[in-house]
Amino acid sequence: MDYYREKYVEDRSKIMDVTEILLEYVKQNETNFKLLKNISEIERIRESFLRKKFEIVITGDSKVGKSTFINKLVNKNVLPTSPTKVITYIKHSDYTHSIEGTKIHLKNGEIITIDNEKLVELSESDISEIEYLEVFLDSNFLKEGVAIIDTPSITTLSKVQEDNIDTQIKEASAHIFLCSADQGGCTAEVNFIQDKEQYINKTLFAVNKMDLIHPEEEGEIIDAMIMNFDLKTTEHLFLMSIHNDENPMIAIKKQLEQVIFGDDKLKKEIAEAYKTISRHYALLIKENLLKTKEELENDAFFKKIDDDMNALFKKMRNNLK
Ligand SMILES: Nc1nc2c(ncn2[C@@H]2O[C@H](COP(=O)(O)OP(=O)(O)OP(=O)(O)O)[C@@H](O)[C@H]2O)c(=O)[nH]1
Ligand SMILES: [Mg+2]
Repeated sequence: MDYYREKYVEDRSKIMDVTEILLEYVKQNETNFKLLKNISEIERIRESFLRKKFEIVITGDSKVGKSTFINKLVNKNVLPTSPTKVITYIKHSDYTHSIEGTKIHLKNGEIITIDNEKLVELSESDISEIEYLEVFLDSNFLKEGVAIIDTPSITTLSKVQEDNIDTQIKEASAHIFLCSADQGGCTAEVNFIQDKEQYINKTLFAVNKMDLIHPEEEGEIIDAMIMNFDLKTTEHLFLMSIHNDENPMIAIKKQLEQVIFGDDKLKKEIAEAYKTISRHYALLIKENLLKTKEELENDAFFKKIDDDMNALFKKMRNNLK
């Protein structure tokens, strides 16, 4: 099921390995190199893959189940199901040295840290002073820089929040729009999605609370979704019930991984990284061919570069196919 993510992890780890070896080799032989002045290009590739983030924004009307859905994605009942008032980022606890907890970012710039369990205890007056929340969790779903953004109902957004969410969706890898089977397709929802038309390729539509309607009404729901949101395909449309059925959740996760990790832009970035690293390796080889055998003191190290680079060339060829 995790094929796209696995492939990305494999590629990234390969890129990390070979950049590390290249950089180490250049460092050890610093005084001898002229050709590899541009090694900062390799450092940039390394940094960019180390810090890569994949954000998923969840939007929808009041009480459609956005926070409950996120709890399902991360496999933990971390978000309260009282109305979400501030934008909440859910990230891996790798960012906080494996310590789970919530950072409360106050409007006055202060940051307070609390246990995730205390999230339910935040009062209305506490919340009025909060700019945004960051929840750090140890969850497999959040690995590799995946972050989820929970948002207040589209009908309660302030202008600032609305602009902020627009930017988030623009920059995100994926956007999930949730509606409820018993009341989907209201004007606010239709307007909201019309406004997000340019992000349609990264938007998934999830109709939640299917347990509240008769199974025979399923067809009508699908037709209404297609019509209301002007969907060209049902590939990104999911009917689900968070309470009753695990299967749609599995299908959504699978589609999400494809949208995020099977993205053409990401694939191109990986292919480019392989190409640049290989070019630098070729320069390294060229430089070293000019040396005498005696000058190559660390043969074993050079052999390791060779083996890794051969594997890299193979990968590059596969990627360009
Ligand atoms: N029957 C039913 N209830 C659900 C389902 N999913 C969520 N709920 C309930 O719907 C209510 C609202 O869920 P939330 O997750 O808080 O909804 P939300 O979209 O985050 O709401 P806001 O933050 O207020 O916009 C809760 O009582 C959930 O238990 C579902 O599939 N079926
Ligand atoms: Mg909520």
